[in-house]
Amino acid sequence: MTGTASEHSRRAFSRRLFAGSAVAAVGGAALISATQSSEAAPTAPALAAGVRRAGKGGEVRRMKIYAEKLPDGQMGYGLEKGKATIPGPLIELVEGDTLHIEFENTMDVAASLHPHGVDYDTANDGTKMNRSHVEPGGTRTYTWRTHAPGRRKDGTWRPGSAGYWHYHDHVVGTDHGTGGIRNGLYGPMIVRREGDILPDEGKQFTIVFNDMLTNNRKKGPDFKATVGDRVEIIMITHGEYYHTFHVHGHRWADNRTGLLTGPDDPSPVIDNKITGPADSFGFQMIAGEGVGAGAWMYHCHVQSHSDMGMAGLLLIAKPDGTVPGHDPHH
Ligand SMILES: [Cu+2]
Repeated sequence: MTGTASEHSRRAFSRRLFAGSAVAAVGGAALISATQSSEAAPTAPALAAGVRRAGKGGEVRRMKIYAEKLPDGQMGYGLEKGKATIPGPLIELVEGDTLHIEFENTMDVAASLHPHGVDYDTANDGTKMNRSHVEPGGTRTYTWRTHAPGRRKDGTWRPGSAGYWHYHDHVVGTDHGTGGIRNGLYGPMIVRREGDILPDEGKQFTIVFNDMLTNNRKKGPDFKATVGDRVEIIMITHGEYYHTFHVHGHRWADNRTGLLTGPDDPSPVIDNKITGPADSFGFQMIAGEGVGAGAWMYHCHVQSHSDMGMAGLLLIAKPDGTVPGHDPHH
């Protein structure tokens, strides 16, 4: 398992919409990898209630992403050369935005970027089937588009692009990118709807269950927050197996945002969710709400998986910075 949450490396990269992941991949095959964002989510005027909301979409955005081999044989995406992480950088958009993403493949094998959830044509698919991959040393600009929901001419409702999505390689190893995914070429992507509530700055945690089952029993990464923080979890699964994602002491609504819209919102409220390869979901929660500070576990609830190390901690501190009952050396 790889990935260590950290809060270093604030990136000025498109401060409004791209939250750079801040984590260095470490040795060993990944059972869980994760990143903690270090940069602000989209900024928007605060409402009277104090929450920030996503602004209007429709902007054209540009970013550059690199694929590179890591010293331990894994592979990662990064916003700068030499700074690849597993998972890769968090990409954030608002419905209506268009993203031109320049992809440079610094590796000695062909690779690509293939997105889930957004709109793209076959030239931007990121597969060898339609020659939209990138040879070693090559560069290609992919264009991903998003749209707001609306009424079709036939009267039916067309869903928007908003959701907790992800991107990954579709070329390394096999035509399905099996080698790329095994080695770490994947990352999170959030598409917001205008008006969506935004999490607190630096409190977006991406957790990836990726089941390269090895004897390397490392524990999952820990994340840090303070009681009352609006934390956002982006949860992605890759690999061969299903998992169940569970957080101690906190619950969320099983819908697009993880939030209830009011007292009559029928979305089920859960604290455990089954998830399979290439699934993604996300939610927000108020750290320690009703339960207080502490070392709260998150883990796969398939028992053999959690026993193998598919588990980590949400270290929720009191305002004075202490985490009651937590022994960091345990
Ligand atoms: Cu599992």
